[in-house]
Amino acid sequence: MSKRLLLLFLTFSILSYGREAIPPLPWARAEKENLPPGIPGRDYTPAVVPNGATADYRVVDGVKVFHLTAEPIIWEVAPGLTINTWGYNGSVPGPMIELSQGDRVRIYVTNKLPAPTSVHWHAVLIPCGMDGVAGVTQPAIPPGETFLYEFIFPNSGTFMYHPHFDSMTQEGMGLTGMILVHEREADPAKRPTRDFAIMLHEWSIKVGTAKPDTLKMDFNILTMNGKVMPATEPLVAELGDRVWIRYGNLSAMDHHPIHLHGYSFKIIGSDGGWAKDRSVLLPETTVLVPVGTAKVIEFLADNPGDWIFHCHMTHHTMNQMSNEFPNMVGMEIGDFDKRVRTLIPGYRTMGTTGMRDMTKTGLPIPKNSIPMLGYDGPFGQTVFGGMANILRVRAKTDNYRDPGPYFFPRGSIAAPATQGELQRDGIIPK
Ligand SMILES: [Cu+2]
Repeated sequence: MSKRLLLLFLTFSILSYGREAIPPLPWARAEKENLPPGIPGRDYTPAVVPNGATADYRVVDGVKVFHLTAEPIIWEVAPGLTINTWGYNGSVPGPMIELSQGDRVRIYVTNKLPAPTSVHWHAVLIPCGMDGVAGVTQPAIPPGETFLYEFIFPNSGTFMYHPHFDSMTQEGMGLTGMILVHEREADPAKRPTRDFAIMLHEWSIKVGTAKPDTLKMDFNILTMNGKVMPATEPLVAELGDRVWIRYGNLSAMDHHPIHLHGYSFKIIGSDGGWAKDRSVLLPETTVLVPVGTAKVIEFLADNPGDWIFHCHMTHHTMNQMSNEFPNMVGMEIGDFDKRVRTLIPGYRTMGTTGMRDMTKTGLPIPKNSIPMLGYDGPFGQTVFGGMANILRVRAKTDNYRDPGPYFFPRGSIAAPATQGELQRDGIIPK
C-alpha cells in the first residue's frame, strides 16, 4: 500500500469513527427473500374473527390483491340497536386482512363515502409513500375514486388499518380493521391452536337515534368486533389448546383493561412486535389495550368452563345507561307507583335497586335503544353486557362449534348455604 493510500484510509477511518453504518431498510430482507404468497393452512393456521370475517383476496402474479370499499352501512350492534354508520366492505370493523410474513400485497381502496378519505396501515413497516396519511404522504382519496397501495409485509405481527383523514369522524364512525401477519411455520404444532382477533371500539349513540355522534367524548356503546354482549360470538377452545387472543383498540378516547376469568396469561406481543423471551414476562389476568395499540395474550386452555372476559371499566359493560337516566338507587318510592298508575296505566319506577330494571326483562324501552342488555345464562340475567364476551373451554368440541352453556359438575356451583353448613362453620347471618 502506498503512503498516500494509507493516509487516505486512516483519514476515512477517523472521520467515520462513531458513526453507524446506514442500516438496511426494514423491508430489505423481505424484498430479497421474495417469498411466494403464503397459503392458509399450509403456512399458518387461520385466525378466528368472532362476529367478523377475513378479507377475500386473489393472487395475481405472486401478489395478494385486496379491495376495500369505505362506505355508509347499516349495522346491527345487537338485536334492538341498528345504526347508520360507515364501514369497510359492509362491516364494522372491516374484514380482517390475514397474511404470511413476506407477502406482497396490492390493496385497492374505493371511497364511497361523502367525504375524502385515506387508509393508514397502522404499525406496518413500509415505505413512507404507502403510509396513507392524507396531506403528508398522499392526497386524500376523493369520493368516488379508487387508490392503490402496494407493499410487502416484512414482519409477522398484529396490526390495524384505519383512515388518516378526519380521523375523529371517520374512525369514530367505525372505519377500522385488523391485520394479522403470521410467521411462516410448516409445523402446525408450533403454531397457536386457537388464534382470535378482536377489535375494541366505542360509540356515542343517543337513546332512540341511529347515528353515532362522533363529536361527543362520552361513550355509551362499547363493542368487541362491532357487537355488544350478548350479541358477541363466544370463543371456543379445547383443553390443551394454546390460545392467542389479539386485541386491537381504535376507540376514540378510552383504553380498555380487558380481564379474563379463570386464567393467567402472558402478553406476548403488541403492534410493535413480539416478546423475545416469554419466560421473563409477568403473568397477568388483565391486559390494558391503550387507544392505537394491539396486544396479544397467550395461555394454555387448562381450566374448563364458561369464562367471561370483559373491559373492567364497569361503565363499559353497561350500554346506553350512562347519564341518560336519573340516579334512583336507594329511593323509597312507597305508594308513588300506585298513585301514578291511576294516571298512566302500567307505570313502574325503575332503577331503585340498580340497573336490573333496565334489562330486557324490565319495562319497555325507547325504540332502537339498548339501555341495558344482559346475557341470559342458565342461572338468569347477568345485568352486565357491552364490551364483554365468553370463552368456552371444553374437553372436546364439535370442531369448535359453540357448545352452548357449560355443564357444571355436580356440587361445583355456588348455592344457598344450608342450615347444617352455617352451623358447621359458625356463620350467623345478620
Ligand atoms: Cu373499556
